[in-house]
Amino acid sequence: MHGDTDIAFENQPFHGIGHEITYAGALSFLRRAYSKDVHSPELIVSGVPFDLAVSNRPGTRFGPRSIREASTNLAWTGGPWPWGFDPFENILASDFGDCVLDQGKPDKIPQQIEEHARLLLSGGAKMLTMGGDHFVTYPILKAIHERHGPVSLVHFDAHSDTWEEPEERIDHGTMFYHAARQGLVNPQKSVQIGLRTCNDKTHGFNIMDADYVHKNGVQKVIENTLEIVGDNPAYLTFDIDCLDPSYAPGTGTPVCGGLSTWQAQTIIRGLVPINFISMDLVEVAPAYDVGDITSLAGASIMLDFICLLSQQKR
Ligand SMILES: [Mn+2]
Repeated sequence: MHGDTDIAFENQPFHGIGHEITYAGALSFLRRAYSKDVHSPELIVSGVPFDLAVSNRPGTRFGPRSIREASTNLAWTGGPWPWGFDPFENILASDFGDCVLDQGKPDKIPQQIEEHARLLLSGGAKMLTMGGDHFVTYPILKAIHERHGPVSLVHFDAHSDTWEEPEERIDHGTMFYHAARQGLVNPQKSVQIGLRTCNDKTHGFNIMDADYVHKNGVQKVIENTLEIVGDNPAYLTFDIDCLDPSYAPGTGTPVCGGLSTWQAQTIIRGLVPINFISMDLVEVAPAYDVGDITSLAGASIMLDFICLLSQQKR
């Protein structure tokens, strides 16, 4: 209602989509209340502002802040299109703030991210994480694996992120090679969607590259994904560079020929039957963005995931 502002301070107990003046007020993701309580919420949003593992342009450390700002544009009562309901009517969700990282101790950062994830999962909530570069998914998956075993990865990306590297070397293009080798994920029950870079080895992952999506359409991608993942617990990881640079220029390693925002959103909206454990959205680098369209795409895709979880409970 008009008149309320700064509801990030007082939107208790995490209910309702929360509406205030779009261009003002304290920023949080979708006007969620900020809280360090990890036991009450069912879904905890947080940022992991880490960008030291990139192979090209840095800047994703500013992703969480930018996505939070773009998300205010989506915090409307009445329900997001096309779902038509308030996803926070039956999902208690908070914004935890950002993972504490010490850039003075870079070798400790993976452990800090893993402990952050372990804390957020400790009360039984699901995580919705804003990167950061894609490396952050790796320590998160370690914490996810402790609770759920080898999950299915539903992976949207321009890149496979499975390039082979020695054990002691991991960056934002190799972590899923290590995750598969270490049994953190089950590649046979995982899908990679939107790829458009060459990698001779699949490491067992099921790939629907960008050409496949464009030629066969989103419905076929949905059907294949539902069949491959089945009822295995699944983790959704969305690298914003899965989208074509015309939809998401604000990222470090853009690749032409990608998905539209609509294609990605429509695929996710079709995955309601999947048992999703958590999600991250990574690689938003606002310094290269135009008109905030990349941050808005990221926030919108995250909102679709929240609506998916809500739909599962309806
Ligand atoms: Mn990636």
